[in-house]
Amino acid sequence: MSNNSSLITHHSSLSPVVGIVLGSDSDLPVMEETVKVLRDFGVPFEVSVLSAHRSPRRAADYATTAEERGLQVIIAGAGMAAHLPGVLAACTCLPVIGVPLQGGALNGMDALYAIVQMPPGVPVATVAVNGARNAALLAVQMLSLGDAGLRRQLRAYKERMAADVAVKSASLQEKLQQQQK
Ligand code: AIR
Repeated sequence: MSNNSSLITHHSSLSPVVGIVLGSDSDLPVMEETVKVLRDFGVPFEVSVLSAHRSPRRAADYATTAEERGLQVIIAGAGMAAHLPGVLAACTCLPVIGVPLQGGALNGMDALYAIVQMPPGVPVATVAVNGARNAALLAVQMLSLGDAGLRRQLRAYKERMAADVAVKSASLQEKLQQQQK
């Protein structure tokens, strides 16, 4: 565990609008996918390690001051008894996206239930277990409501995905035809 709670502060000179929070630095390998997508879309972000259980006051302070610091969305990834996204959501009006992380004896089911089963009044938008990529895309979609450039990038992203599927389908047809010969 690193001493510094901030692994990557600002990825660009612009102030961060997405706060990525990890329950531990051991969550970074999965959550790096979130970092990658935000970088690809050119969305300024910050990354911090905060634990709802090991550093509860710092976690609450982070969320309480998030809006005044200019953040617009928080993405929180945690494993095991993953209370981090819920605790952050309790302390801010900003949208919080929770990423349940695989690991521990229950292999991510514990984190999934802890994050998705929020009580009425305090929503956390929960993505799939290890769904770090979708967390970033959902954050970009939220930000795109007020940003035509991001909406254009999202449309292009979807078109690329569709083109990839078409290429895969065509190459599958080719393989099957070769097998028949
Ligand atoms: N965690 C850390 N504080 C509270 C929780 N639930 C989670 C981390 C990580 C797991 O516990 O998000 O997924 C194991 O953390 P570590 O630091 O022991 O590797």
